[in-house]
Amino acid sequence: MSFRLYTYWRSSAAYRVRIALGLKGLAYESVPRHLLRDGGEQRRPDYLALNPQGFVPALEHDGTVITQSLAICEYLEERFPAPPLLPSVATERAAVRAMALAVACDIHPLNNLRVLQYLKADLGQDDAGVVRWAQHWISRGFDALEELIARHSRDGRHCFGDVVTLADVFLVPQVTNARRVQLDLAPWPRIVAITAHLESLPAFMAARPDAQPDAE
Ligand SMILES: N[C@@H](CCC(=O)N[C@@H](CS)C(=O)NCC(=O)O)C(=O)O
Repeated sequence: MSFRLYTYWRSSAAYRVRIALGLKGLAYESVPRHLLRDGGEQRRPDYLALNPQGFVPALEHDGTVITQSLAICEYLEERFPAPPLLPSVATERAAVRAMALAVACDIHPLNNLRVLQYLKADLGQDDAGVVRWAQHWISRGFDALEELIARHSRDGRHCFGDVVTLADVFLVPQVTNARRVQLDLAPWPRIVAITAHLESLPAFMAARPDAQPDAE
């Protein structure tokens, strides 16, 4: 059994998959794709053959390529169910997915590299305008997540209940992105407390951007 992860150290979507692989105890080979060098290695034909969307991550498992971080995490969950990253009750699974999707569908896409590049290069925004955009959309998403956590966290250390779920796997990389745009996290104390706990866990530590082989 072999896993190859097409990744970039600063990619928060790849960070999610690195965390999930670590939590499942699955070893993998990192295959970095530099998102900025030479116009972006994710846009080269050899990579587009793997992922026509031109995004990292992509996970190759025994010759099969899977794209989209949530699809990859759900695949890992189905194939390697222990330890579970989704609850056993359907309504609870839906709540965890809703939190993961709040990050994956509603926060992160607005702050993706190609969106920020378009704001700057095509719409004429300066660096300050681009940062304001990113901070704004992360803030609106964190407002909602903070409330969802208030409803679903049992111990103040996890987004849902009292064990690590996909909601946690998706939260931490988004917080890293928030720090990159110097967003003050004080308005979201639950998110801050949960992130502090999760970042102390080995699988989260090993997946950190600065722990990656391609980190600059
Ligand atoms: N929905 C995708 C998003 C993937 C994504 O946005 N990846 C970013 C890095 S975090 C990327 O490859 N960006 C390259 C680009 O914008 O050209 C997923 O969850 O896998």
